[in-house]
Amino acid sequence: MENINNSDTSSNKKIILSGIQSTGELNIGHYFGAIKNWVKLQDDYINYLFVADMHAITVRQDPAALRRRSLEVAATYIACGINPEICTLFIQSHVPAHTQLAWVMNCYAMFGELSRMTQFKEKSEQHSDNINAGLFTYPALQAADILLYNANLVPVGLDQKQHLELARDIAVRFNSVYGDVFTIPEPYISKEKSAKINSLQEPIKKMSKSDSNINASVLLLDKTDDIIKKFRRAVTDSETEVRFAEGKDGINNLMTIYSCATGRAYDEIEREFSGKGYGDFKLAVGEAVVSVLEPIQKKFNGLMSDRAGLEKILKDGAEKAAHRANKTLAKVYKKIGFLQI
Ligand code: ATP
Ligand code: LTN
Repeated sequence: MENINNSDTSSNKKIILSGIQSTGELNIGHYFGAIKNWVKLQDDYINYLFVADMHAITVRQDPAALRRRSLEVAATYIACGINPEICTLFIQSHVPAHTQLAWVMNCYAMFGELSRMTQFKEKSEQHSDNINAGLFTYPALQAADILLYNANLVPVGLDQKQHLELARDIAVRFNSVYGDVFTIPEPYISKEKSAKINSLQEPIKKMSKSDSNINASVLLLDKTDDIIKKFRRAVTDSETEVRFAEGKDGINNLMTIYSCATGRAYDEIEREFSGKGYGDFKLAVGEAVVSVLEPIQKKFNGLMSDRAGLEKILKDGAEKAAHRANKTLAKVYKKIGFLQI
């Protein structure tokens, strides 16, 4: 008999789920590290892609900015190539089952496990005036996001690996008590270099939305001149050779970005720039990134000028997602002993 946990009932395709927090403007790390993979995989899977606005409030957000960004992140998914006709696209807070299952997940995630999460440790340091309980239990909500849809595969960047392992551990723990309720999700972390794009200013640190240094990140919606300028200012080293090597973090990162934008391997890049200086290389990286981003920006602007169309996509998406999520939630509630009347 077909295991309904491993595919949607209407198809044999496996299920993908992923999301990005609406905490700021998306950068090339989000595109190369996450969204590009979603686009590549979308035809072969059933896809649930959402904007994690509930995760976003673990750090203080300006309400108007959060509202605007949630819509912009959704539009960015589509502008980057996500097809809303084949993917279920929604905003996390529009599907109440996420918080409902999150409470249950909180009761199956251990204090010690949550304490070991590096994201929690990092964010606690960055926001030492606001180490709230949501920041601590963030991975329990993330486990709910994933397990509600019986996701088989969760495509994320390398920094999310630990959260995915915790979601798997919770699912295994729950199943060992109540039977085969949850599908055990697998992370999909690209083996390509794109799994981690680093800051242009501190190239050992991940390029992140919440970095306050504007020169550290290249935003998907940055203007051409700004992109070229940011690459020109990128931190490198005192040598002159474009070569991927230990200790050359700035150049390694630029080579990674160039490789993501052009599809060229490191040795090809080394040959292409042999005898040329860092200045030429930085300009080429900037131009390659501009040519990837131009069509995305054009499409984004078109989508944002039809707000009603975008809202309709998200409304339909939330309905579809809720339908699927509520089925899992009902099963969980029954298993754990909540009274059904
Ligand atoms: P914040 O700064 O708000 O904590 P973030 O910029 O780190 O957020 P997330 O919302 O945590 O971004 O990440 C969304 C997705 O994009 C995740 O799958 C994450 O792994 C991936 N991602 C984020 N930044 C990068 C990066 N620099 N390189 C590769 N992948 C990334
Ligand atoms: N924590 C994730 C965003 C996120 C997510 C998810 C990713 C929230 N829920 C479920 C994959 C699956 C991040 O990228 N920071």
